[in-house]
Amino acid sequence: MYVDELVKNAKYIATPGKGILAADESTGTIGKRLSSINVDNIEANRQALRELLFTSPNALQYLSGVILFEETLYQNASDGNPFVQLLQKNDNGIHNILRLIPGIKVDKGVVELAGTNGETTTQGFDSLGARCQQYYKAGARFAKWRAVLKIGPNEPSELSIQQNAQGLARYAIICQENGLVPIVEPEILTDGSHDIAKNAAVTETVLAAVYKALNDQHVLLEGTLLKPNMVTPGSDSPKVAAEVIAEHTVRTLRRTVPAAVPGVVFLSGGQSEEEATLNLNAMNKLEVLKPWTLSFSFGRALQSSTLKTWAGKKENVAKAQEGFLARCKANSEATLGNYAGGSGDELASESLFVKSYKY
Ligand code: 5MM
Repeated sequence: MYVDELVKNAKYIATPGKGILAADESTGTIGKRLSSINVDNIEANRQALRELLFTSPNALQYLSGVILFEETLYQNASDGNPFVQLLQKNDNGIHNILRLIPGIKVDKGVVELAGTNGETTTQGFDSLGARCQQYYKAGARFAKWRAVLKIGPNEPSELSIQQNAQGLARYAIICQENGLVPIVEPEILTDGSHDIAKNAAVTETVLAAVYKALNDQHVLLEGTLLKPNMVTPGSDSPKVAAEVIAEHTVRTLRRTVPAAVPGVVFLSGGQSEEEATLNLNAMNKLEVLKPWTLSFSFGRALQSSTLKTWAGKKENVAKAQEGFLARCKANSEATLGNYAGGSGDELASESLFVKSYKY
């Protein structure tokens, strides 16, 4: 019943030159972000941060979607108008050209899989269909569900791969039944001393399992998006050039992601803002067949320096928004392989990786 709409919205979100702002930090995660700038985790401060982002002059033209946490989906901006309307009306007078689609995080975080070495599965199936219906009514047209896997001597285990693939597929079909484009996010954490070849092999196995599960559960691939990790060496291994990351990542995707999927929107996973942009740019410069748009759905790599510049102070809002604009523009260029590098100050090059980070 929603087929045409799902396909249209997924395709729009994957428009080359545009990407997604992941601003769906749950109350706990946003609390960690706010405490890093000594700001209290109260609703007024969460609203102020989201308002800074969503009203950032000229930045939203580089975005096709914003992922929200439930609180933000139903929250008003300080002028009393709902954030959702503010995002949907981002037409700068050219209606539908600069359209921005609100999305919603629908998972409820992860729990440990018994008998494993700290591996997890994602929760959130209770009333998922009913919640999707409500979110659709509130204006959301896509959703996100994050599965988390890790690389270790015996990880990811077969149990973790299968549980997370099945979970993502079940979530995806429930979203589609209720009109939301599912973003399928199997994040393989960067923690570890493995090399890039190991990450490529694990990512290939995980993505192959995910697409088998999506097929088994009759998910319409044209109405989905994939949000994977980039293929990099582990955080305790020496870094490699963006071109090497690009080759490994694109090769892995070419082996596993069907051409019916309109877009791959990467997570940044603790990379610095500049690293994430340069890696995305290098992928889009590769001269091999890439049947999907390669874009971004960054959380930390779009917000981190903006957050630090803002520091919770009204007088810093304009400067923080300038930084946000610079990151959005740089990533937009990277989706086209046109990013020359060097956008932003030293904050943009700071690593955002936190070892064994718990969301
Ligand atoms: C923005 O953070 C998202 C929500 O986190 P929690 O569920 O833990 O509150 C997170 O899912 C995010 O969308 C992805 O991890 C990608 O973010 P990064 O920072 O890796 O680009």
